[in-house]
Amino acid sequence: LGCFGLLYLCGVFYFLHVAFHDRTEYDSEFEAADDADSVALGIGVVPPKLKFSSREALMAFRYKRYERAKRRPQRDGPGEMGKPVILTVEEQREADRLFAKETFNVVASNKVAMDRSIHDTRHPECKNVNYPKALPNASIVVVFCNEAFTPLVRTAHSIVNRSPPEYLHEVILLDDYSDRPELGDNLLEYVENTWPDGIVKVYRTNERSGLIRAKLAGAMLATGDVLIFLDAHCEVNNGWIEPILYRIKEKHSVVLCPMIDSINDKTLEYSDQGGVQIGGFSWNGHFTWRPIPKSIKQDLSPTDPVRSPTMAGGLLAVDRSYFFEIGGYDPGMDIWGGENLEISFRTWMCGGSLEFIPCSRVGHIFRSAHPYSFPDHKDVHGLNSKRLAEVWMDEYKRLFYMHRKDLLDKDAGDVSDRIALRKKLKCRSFKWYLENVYPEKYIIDENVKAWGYIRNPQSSLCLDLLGKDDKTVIPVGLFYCQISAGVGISSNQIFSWSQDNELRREEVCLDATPAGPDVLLLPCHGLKGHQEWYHNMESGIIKHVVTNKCLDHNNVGSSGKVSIQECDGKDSQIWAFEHYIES
Ligand code: LR7
Ligand code: MN
Repeated sequence: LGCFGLLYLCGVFYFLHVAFHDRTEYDSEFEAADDADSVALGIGVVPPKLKFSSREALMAFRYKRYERAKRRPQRDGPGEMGKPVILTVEEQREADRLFAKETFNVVASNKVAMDRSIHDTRHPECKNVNYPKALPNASIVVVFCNEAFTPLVRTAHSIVNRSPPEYLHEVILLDDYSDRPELGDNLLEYVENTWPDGIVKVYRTNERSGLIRAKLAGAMLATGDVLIFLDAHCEVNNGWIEPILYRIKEKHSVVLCPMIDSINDKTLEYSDQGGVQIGGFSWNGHFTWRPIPKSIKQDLSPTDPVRSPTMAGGLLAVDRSYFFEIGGYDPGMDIWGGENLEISFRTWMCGGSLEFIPCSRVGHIFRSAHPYSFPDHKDVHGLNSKRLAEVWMDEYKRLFYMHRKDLLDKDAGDVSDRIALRKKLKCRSFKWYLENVYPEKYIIDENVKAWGYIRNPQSSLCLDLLGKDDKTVIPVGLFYCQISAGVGISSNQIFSWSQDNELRREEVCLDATPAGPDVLLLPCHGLKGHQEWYHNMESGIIKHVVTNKCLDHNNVGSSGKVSIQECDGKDSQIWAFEHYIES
């Protein structure tokens, strides 16, 4: 099945290549056969307006454009140098009106030049690195669905203007079946007039593919040495491409992420996000940002690639053949989500590595909603993540389901092709990944002294988040214990007693201060202090070490609050974990 799947992918790949090469004159739009497969493409290509007598003439044209953009005198229009855009009261009203649909400030974006300047956010040392002249070239793949026009074309402008032409093979704008009129002929016309040499190409899927299959389709259309994926609301910064291409030239089996700068969704201000962060994940299947572990940080220069267990997903570069070698993306994933952790786990487990490149800077508009539709009643991120867990997480998928009980009986489709891929590539285990790539990852039921719910026998109640999200500071409450084994337990009641004597969840710890009786969940700092607790398994008390007080509760009925009080051994100070682990 795996071989068949791969052969099939190769087939589609080959077909698209043939289709593409046959049309290098870009004579007209044409329809690719609808294979009723995962990446159905109706392809519209923008015909280049200009014909060049030779490749030299074409490159001369491109160089002239690049040099002109580089030497353009500083302007001072709205948003230049990445400054925030200031709107009039009228304009702001219009922006607010459109915000729900656009999910960012489109009025501000429309005022900013398509090829605006931004300040260089790189570390000064990045500017002194000398990269060899001979580097692979890249196809930039930008997929989009119902994105606003100006950020989309600004993405393309920034790429063309800030990438030396010998390295920029093409920019592929792949429209994932948008239904906005301004993205139709209008976009084709804009592209044709702005880049008459055909460096920017527009394609369109003939059905909504979702960003994962759309990226796969874009990758299959690309013909450059390296693939670089970007979201459709990015601006690449000075010198962004050389460090990426250089690293891939050095090491074939690497997936790279530029450092992501932020473009403010309300003001379009371009700014760096502070220090370098790398990727992690939470057991419920989400990507998280985290600081570089100290052990790695001390040996790093500001220009060195930084190994990262995971990536955010949107902005990445990979050798094109390597991308397909390790299985592209999972075409069974729909619309949005999950593919970022999937490619991260897969890359590491199948022999490659994932790195952030601090000298490569790309801005991205961070939005709190999406301008495109999602299928009704279908949790695409959840189902995609279930596919990921089933294929890549081995026995650790128990931790995924511990947080996503709801997905246990949901159908995420057939994953046998992906399992076959994993076999074929002889990938390592998820345990290997955790131990070698992400050793800091906290595993709530391994290497701990106790875990599960924390129950007070007197009231038969358990510590509980009471429905709150533990990403913010919250007090700890009490609720009926969710008695059941293994994955059945509600994640609202899962705690562990760590080797460092913390009462810990995935990232947050029970914290109390000498000042107050309140017990809060705060990010774990690993320094003991206010987060150190001692549990006497015989007597059942849980002592807060710094204050020498005991975990107590004042329950009334089914609910209540926990606090620290003078230890007196009364029933409200007796606790038992669901599971104790013998050491
Ligand atoms: O059905 C769709 N078809 C599409 O073509 C849905 C989306 N898309 C396009 C969309 O128009 C956009 O250009 O796909 C691109 C990404 O969608 P966004 O910008 O809505 O996603 P995001 O920025 O919220 O989400 C991040 O996580 C996603 C998980 O599937 C993808 O990996 C995104 O690429 C990724 N973006 C980043 O990593 C940018 C940095 C943000 C961070 C952290
Ligand atoms: Mn995005």
